[in-house]
Amino acid sequence: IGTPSHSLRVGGAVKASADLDLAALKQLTPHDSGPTTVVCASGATMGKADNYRGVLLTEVLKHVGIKLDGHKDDRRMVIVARATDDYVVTFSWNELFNTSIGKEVLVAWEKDGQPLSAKEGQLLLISGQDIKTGPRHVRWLNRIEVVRMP
Ligand SMILES: Nc1nc2c(c(=O)[nH]1)N[C@H]1C(S)=C(S)[C@@H](COP(=O)(O)O)O[C@H]1N2
Ligand SMILES: [Mo]
Repeated sequence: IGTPSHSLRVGGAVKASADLDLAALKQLTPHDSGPTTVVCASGATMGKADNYRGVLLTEVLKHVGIKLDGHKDDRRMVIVARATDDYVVTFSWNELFNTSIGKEVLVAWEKDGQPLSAKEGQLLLISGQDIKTGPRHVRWLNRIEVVRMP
């Protein structure tokens, strides 16, 4: 069980680490997911929403700025999303910025017009194009780390 998350700390290979609370996240361009079903890896449907509102993870990363030492550095970055219960999922830079998956990876604070409950995480991440959306539906999201693969 995680504790509710009220801010997102973005660090690692970024220009300057940032702790983005709800007010800071709401300054970024908002995005609506549209209808979304959360499906566990087992195939079981865990929940449905007409809409999640938040900001795209790509927008968060553009806002903070990934630290690139050379023009071929972007493609070696792994983006790690972590929750207060240490649930962890990963994305690659190419997946987020060079496939359509990235156009639906959302950091959300609202579900069907209501703030996310403490149980739902207060802040969550969802990857809307995944075949099974449960695994990369991260409740209590509180950390994004950009890791430069050696
Ligand atoms: N922080 C956190 N997020 C998590 C999990 C978890 O254990 N911790 N379990 C995942 C699993 S296995 C599934 S199927 C979905 C289920 O979403 P729900 O329990 O909110 O319906 O959340 C995912 N997100
Ligand atoms: Mo699951």
